[in-house]
Amino acid sequence: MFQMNVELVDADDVTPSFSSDVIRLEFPEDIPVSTILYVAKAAVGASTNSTISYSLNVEANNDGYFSVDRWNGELRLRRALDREVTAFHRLSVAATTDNGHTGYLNVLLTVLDSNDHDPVFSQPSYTCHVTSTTSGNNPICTVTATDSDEKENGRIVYFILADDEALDLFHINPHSGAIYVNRTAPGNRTLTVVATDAGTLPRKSRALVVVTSDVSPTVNCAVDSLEMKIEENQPAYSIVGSVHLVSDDGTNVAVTRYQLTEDGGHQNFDIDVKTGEIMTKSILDRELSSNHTLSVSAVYSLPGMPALSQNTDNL
Ligand SMILES: [Ca+2]
Ligand SMILES: [Ca+2]
Ligand SMILES: [Ca+2]
Repeated sequence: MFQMNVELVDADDVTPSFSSDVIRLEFPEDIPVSTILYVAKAAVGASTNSTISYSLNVEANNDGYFSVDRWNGELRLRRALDREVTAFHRLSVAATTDNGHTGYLNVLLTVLDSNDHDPVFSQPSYTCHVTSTTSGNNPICTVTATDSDEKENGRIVYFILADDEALDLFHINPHSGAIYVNRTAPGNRTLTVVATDAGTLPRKSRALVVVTSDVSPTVNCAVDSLEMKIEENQPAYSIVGSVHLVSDDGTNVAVTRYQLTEDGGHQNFDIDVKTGEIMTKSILDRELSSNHTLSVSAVYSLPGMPALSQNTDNL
């Protein structure tokens, strides 16, 4: 009599299985290449004495981003992630026994954003024009920047560079990039506008805004005439007073030279060409003359304008 023992093996015992069919991973896009993302571990039934090897399912769309170690199942990053290119990866790790039985693990990888993009202006420089009818309610122009990052890393805030001398003449809507005049500005000016994102470590870009204006500058003395008094018999080079120029729009007027154009013919006075301080050149004698009429001229320049000249004072 012939006896045959048949061992029935459950298919579940010979097919490698993972503790879960699906694993969900999240990693920032800036993790280094070679980072181990996960260790896949499959098992077969205790009655099966078979070695398991791991591989990436070639049908999975992984574009060379990942590799899996054949023997220990380490899933490793092979190419830098880029959320702006691919924000989500789906791949599949296969575990195969010597006998050719295969089980699968689906890996779903979400790429988290890092602030790796600067804001980019739509153009490197903008030109805006101001006329005498430009009001503060309508923007003279609008700058636009975009940022490829997500959420706060891509949220843009605009401002005019704080050290810009034209800062008090213009303002910008921090959210829309619309630029407004605070008051009519004569002359051509160049503003530097900055776009910054709202990331924890913000990234910034700059653009130039050239503002042209057909508004003629008007510059006046602080007063058209000044009355200054000095007691007689003061020593020569006593300060009588000083003159200075201001622009109608409050802009600093850079005076390069003050000059006395008339001092009554007596040549009793002098002026500091830089500060505008008027002083006596000799001791004044009230009995000789109790009034002196002086005229002052100034050579000055406004930002963006050529040097100009204006008579300023009658004293
Ligand atoms: Ca990126
Ligand atoms: Ca950004
Ligand atoms: Ca990013």
